[in-house]
Amino acid sequence: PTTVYLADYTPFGWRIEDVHLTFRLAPHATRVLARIHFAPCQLAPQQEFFLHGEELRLIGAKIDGQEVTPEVTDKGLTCAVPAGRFLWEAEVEIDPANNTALEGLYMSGGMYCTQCEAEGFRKITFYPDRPDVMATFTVRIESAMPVLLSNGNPGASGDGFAEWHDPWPKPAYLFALVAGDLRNHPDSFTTKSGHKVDLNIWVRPGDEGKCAFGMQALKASMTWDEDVYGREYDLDVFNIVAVDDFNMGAMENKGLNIFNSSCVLASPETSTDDNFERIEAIIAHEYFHNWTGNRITCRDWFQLCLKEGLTVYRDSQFTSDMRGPEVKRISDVIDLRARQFPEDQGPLSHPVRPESFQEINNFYTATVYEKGAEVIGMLKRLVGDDDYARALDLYFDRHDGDAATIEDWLKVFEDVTGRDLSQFKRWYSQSGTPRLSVSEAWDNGTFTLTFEQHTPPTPGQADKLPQVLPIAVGLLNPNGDEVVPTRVLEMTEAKQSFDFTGLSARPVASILREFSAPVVLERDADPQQRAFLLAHDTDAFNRWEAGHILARDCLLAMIRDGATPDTAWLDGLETVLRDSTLDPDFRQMLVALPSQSELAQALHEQGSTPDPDAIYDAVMTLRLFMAERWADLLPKLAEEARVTAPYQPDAEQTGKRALGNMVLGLLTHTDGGAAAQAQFDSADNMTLQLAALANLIRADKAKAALAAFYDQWKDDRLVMDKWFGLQVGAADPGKAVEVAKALTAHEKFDWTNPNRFRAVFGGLIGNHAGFHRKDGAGYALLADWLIKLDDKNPQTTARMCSAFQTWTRYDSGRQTHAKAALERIMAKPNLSRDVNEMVSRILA
Ligand code: DPP
Ligand code: ZN
Repeated sequence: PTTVYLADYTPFGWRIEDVHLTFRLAPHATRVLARIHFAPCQLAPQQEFFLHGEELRLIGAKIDGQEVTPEVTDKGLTCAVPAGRFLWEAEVEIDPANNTALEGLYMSGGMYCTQCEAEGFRKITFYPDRPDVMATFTVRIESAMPVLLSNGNPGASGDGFAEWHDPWPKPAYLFALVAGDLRNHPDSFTTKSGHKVDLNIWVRPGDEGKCAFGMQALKASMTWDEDVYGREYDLDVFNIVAVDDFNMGAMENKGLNIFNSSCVLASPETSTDDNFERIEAIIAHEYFHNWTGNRITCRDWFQLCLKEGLTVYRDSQFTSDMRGPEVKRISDVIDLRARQFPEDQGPLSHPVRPESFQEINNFYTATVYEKGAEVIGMLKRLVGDDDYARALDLYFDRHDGDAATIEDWLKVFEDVTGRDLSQFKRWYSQSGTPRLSVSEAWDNGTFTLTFEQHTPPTPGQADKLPQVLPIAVGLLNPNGDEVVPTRVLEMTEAKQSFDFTGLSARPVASILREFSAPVVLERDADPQQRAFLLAHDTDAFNRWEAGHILARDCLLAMIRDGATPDTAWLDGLETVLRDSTLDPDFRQMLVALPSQSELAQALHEQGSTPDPDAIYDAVMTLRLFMAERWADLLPKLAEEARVTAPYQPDAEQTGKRALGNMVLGLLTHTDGGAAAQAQFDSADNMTLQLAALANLIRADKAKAALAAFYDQWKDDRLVMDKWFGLQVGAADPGKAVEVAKALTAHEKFDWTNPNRFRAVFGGLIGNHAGFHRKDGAGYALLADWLIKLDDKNPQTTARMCSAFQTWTRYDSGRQTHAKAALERIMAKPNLSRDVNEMVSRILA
């Protein structure tokens, strides 16, 4: 496989003036006619051009009306071209019904749809399929399907055809087409400057009742982007389509967003509170891309974080505003540590802006997205809110219509602030998670914090330079009052000290407030100090963090030395839990213990080999201990968590239900599943029903409930994904592999549907001790199915290979099994480039 390098970037030799596409849709023989005007750029004149094209049958091609016979390979075509401006015309035939990779034009549930990011457009027609080639598109769709959609504004339509014109120049990856028997949920929005926009969510018949929430989220996003970033929508229509077979969450095609149906369809009966929150965030994310991604796009795929990091940052700001910043920040950090840290500290580690790839689809990662967003958060913290706003205004002014780079992005900040960001730029080029250690000194009224930073080696990067770290610090008096409010220390050296003077007593430091930099903080605080911060910190993140670390250390001691749970910590936690002035969601987050994979990672970092079974046992022991110790408290909390008002997926009710479900989880350790059964029987929304079912599974009392749930929901595809996933995810680790295996034989296990495949195998991977079973059965089962799926859908297969990225952490027996599974995948005939790259890196 060939490797593409950032350093090799060269511009395309032509400008495209306009693109006209005609689609004659047929399941196995769709004809695509392209008419494209090319004009040479000021580069040295070239005699031939190369257009990408894969899996296309070329029917004929013309240049300026004269037939030509290009040289065609499985990557594209090369053709002699005139020196000046010319018209390229080509007709190709494609087979959407057999397109199981779900890239390009394909069929899902009887409808036609597209996914072109990153390089799917080359499966639709011959084209310079690269983001720096931007053009206006006019599209004509000919089909008997009742609803025919493409990008931009609608043009003429009639019996069997529809035309669309997108006036905004765009790269091919933002092209989209949909044709199907669809129902819509219409609405409208008037922009600040008075432009009326028609909004539609298009769904399969039967799903009309699940659109209202997504529509509300869309309108909230449109308002928010006007209010906060001054960005208005720029077309007459905004269409969203829900598709059942989709590799990603959703796609920001200009004026025609296409969504995995799991990321847009919602109703209280079928969706959990988490689903609602995620849908709101993804609708916002894709909408926000209209400016950060579409109006300003990426010069090349190495710059992916330019649009993704910024858009994730923007959607997290939006969620903070909708649902409260404190809980959002804590859940973002939990997610970062669960997904990005293992990536950054393992064989798949890569910079936020990678410098090479074989398959770009493998770089839609937590590092590019979530670490990319953290980098923007740090930049904002360093320059301040006002300069951040000015820099963004300049970015939109200066680069509207551009295919831009990280250099362009940083330059607007430099121009606005006069800062030199060359050291800061290392966040984009150095991979790995920095480790930040801190020591304290107290001398006669002066408190000194001394920090040292160090980033361990990562693949291809042995030595690292110090990075710019914004470290938010506040100081508390011994009585718990804040004596120094949050101050951002700007660390630039490998080792650096900061003084706080004029203090009357030695303070307790709250360090890295709001998790102000994505680092591993190494701090030898004693448990009393952490308990003090848990009780008194004014920074919600650090308050949660103090409790989280106490829980982690308690569990690590139980795992390593068989210690009994530390009751001092539990008493501190109980005080917080009893404080009904605190947000219920915040309280339940404090009780949620570190995940088993986080404990495995912590053990690994401390130089021991994690034993998944011992980790599982310790967590279960501690949960039982908590349930028994809090036998009086739990019913009181359950009472506090009760929601009497009609269901709303808002922050207030969501927090209460989360607290209630946390209580249910603990109660199930002592009541044999009685409370879970009662909740299951009375639940009138999916949040309560699913949590009850999960606890019945854990209590091994779920037989009847699983059957009832199946009967109730067997015709709802998205709820059935939950039914599949939960049985594996919540299974006893000793049984998870067998449960997964049995489910793969179920009549509703459609393994070519990415959501269903991910339900079962994502459930298995998330069952830490179940997946990492000592005899290797978990690894073997996953490998069997990845090998099977690779021929159909390389992208989804490759993404799931990352389940193996931590394999060298475990004992030699498990390593042997994991390695055998990985080598078996590598040995598969015709292994895709996607999976080949992933497994090679994991094995390297
Ligand atoms: N659709 C994916 C996202 O929005 C890729 N652009 O992140
Ligand atoms: Zn995105």
